[in-house]
Amino acid sequence: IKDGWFREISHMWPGQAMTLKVNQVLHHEKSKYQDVLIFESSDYGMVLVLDNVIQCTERDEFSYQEMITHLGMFAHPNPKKVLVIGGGDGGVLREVVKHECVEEATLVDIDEAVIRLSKKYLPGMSVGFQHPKVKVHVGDGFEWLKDKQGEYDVIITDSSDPDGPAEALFEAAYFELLNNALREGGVITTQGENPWIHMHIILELRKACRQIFPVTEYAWTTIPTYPSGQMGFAVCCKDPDRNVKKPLRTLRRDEEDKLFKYYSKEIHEAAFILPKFAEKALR
Ligand code: AAT
Repeated sequence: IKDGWFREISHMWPGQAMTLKVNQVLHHEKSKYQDVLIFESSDYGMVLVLDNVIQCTERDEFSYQEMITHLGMFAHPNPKKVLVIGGGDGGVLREVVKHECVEEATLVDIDEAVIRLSKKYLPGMSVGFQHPKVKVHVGDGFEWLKDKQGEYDVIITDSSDPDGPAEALFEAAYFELLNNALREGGVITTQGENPWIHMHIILELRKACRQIFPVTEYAWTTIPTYPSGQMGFAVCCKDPDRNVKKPLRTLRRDEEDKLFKYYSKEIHEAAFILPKFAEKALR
């Protein structure tokens, strides 16, 4: 923070940086794993920053949290047991429990500080922790999955960028673990970076997914406060005949209106359509 502005400077997006005006810093600490900063911004509400990278703002988090959750959840006919890796702010849990078919949603985040501070400063997201179907574990997602066999219908990896504690969550070995932890017909979604600035990461991710899953697709959403205003997702399925690009369950328009601010059946399908440069690179 300099002269009242937070600047998201990182080697992961050279030569550019999102800048947000700071009203006040509410909390700053070094946790066991990362530097954790919470500030109130002038126009984007509360902001959670880990190792100088914006994780979410109150104003636009719904785009990312709804899409990473519902692209996977609606690509499954009847998800009962759901796992969230990362997602310590609670926003993805908030979305998962909107599906009445869910019986149990487990969250595994490596950093208790993120969970603790989100409960204090990000009530609109951490409301997800209050649901009776939710279980929370503090620990490494990679380690958690090691002994899980055929347990989950959907696994959502809401992780930070592959520079820090989330590095292993982008590697082939992790997708092997995800595959083993899924029940038959299971679906995964993962944070999939941005084609404008991270094509090398996306290609590696895609290679890893393709080695393991018979269905691997890539989707994206708009989100002003992530680098270049866009974020992608890998969506994979164990069932070779599943078309994850179309929702398997659809809601009435009035139900959609009540539940979502970004997701709709139309945007589910549209999210998999890539601009030419990205489509060619990923083909
Ligand atoms: N919904 C907020 C968006 C995030 S949060 C990423 C979370 O992943 C953090 O809470 C962090 O503590 C957790 N995390 C990191 N590594 C691991 C791990 N190995 N196991 C479990 N949880 C982990 C993502 C924002 C993306 C930013 C894009 N530039």
